[in-house]
Amino acid sequence: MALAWQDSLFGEDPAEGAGALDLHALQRRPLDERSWLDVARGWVPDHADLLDELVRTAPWRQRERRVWDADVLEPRLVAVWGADELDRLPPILRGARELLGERYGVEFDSALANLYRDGRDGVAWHGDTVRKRLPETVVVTIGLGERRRFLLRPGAAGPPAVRLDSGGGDLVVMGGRCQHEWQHTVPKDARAGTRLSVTMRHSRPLPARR
Ligand SMILES: O=C(O)CCC(=O)C(=O)O
Repeated sequence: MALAWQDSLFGEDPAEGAGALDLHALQRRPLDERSWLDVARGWVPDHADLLDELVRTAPWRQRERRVWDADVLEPRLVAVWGADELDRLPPILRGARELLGERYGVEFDSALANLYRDGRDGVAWHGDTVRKRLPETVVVTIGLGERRRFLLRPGAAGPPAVRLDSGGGDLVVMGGRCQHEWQHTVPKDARAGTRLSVTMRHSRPLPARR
């Protein structure tokens, strides 16, 4: 797979285990009275190594989308780990899943990785489908590699109201009614290099307090 990816651009941090992760730097950013983001920049210290490992080992698939009456290739590759496959994740992601599960009081029972090979890859405005089953959700995103714009808007139309970057080991957690009442996107960007995101979701309801 040819990628616009230069490991050396992203620092020399040695590979570290899940013990390197903690949640002290996590900062809450309310979006409105029902939705919020928790953000920790540079949360995974060895993100370049993790990106390389996932590029080599994740079960990548090219999905198609129906657009009007044509099947078109989704502009990114995806890899999915179901509930009985999560022990195949790299150790640092298994540790992240456990730590974040404790933090939010929920079992993250699936993981999805997205590989944006270059700036021609992206994902359009959407809310995650988990919203159809649960009244409130917590969706974890760990961004690896090059930082790309990660935009949010209230509702299903209009300009972005929140602009983040995501990559470089950043952790972004979308919570509350964010998947129902907000949308997010990683827009195409001609200048961008390779970015990979790992998202984790839960299928059971959240506890009343977290
Ligand atoms: O790559 C990202 O940060 C976002 C991915 C996403 O929104 C999705 O897969 O539903």
